[in-house]
Amino acid sequence: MNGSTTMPQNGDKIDLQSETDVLLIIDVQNDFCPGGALAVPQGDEVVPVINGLSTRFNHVVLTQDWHTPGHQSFASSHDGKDPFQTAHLPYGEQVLWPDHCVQGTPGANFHADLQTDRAQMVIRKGFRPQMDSYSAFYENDHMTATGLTGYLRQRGAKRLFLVGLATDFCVLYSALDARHARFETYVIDDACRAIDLEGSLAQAHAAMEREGVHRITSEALL
Ligand code: VGL
Ligand code: ZN
Repeated sequence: MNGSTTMPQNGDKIDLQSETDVLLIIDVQNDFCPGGALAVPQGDEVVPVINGLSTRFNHVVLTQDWHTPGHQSFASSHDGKDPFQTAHLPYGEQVLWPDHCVQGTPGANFHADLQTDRAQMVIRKGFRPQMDSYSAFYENDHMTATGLTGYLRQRGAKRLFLVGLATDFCVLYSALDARHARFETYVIDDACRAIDLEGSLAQAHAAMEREGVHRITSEALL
């Protein structure tokens, strides 16, 4: 982020509003942490930061990547394809991943040190065998809703603070959809880590800036 005067600057403190602010914790699961099937570099480092933040929020929502065995987003489901190549699926271009976050497996569990007791809602996503879901709000066809928008509206949410894994995929698409649903949207940089495939982190930051997603650090809330 650089230059935009509408963005909160590092160092600015944000007063949390206990009834209308929501912490949205994206995919802090074993398979996205070191040793996992789709490990995000330093993915586990977000855990203590998120635990420190979550006690400050009255409303906490988690997402959990939750794939069927043989999911279409897995390279292993496509003959001759390797992980991190792409395929054309009916809803568009899809990056193919190593098998990860298969329903009911240890890799799909939340990181053991993540504090989840105060979470009021867990959104599972990516459970349709034919379609991936990066965003907490919509599957990758950008049409099939998870129901999170309605939940947050009915609960009176106004500002969403996003943390978790991975910055350039599930956090990014969740943040963009949050903006499209007209929530004021903050990504807490030091509580996220990226996969960074061929410049995807820089592209993610550019897209966030374009769509008016605020980027802050946890300091602003502590
Ligand atoms: C994710 C790739 C595949 C994520 C999930 O949580 O960012 N990335 N499935
Ligand atoms: Zn996935």
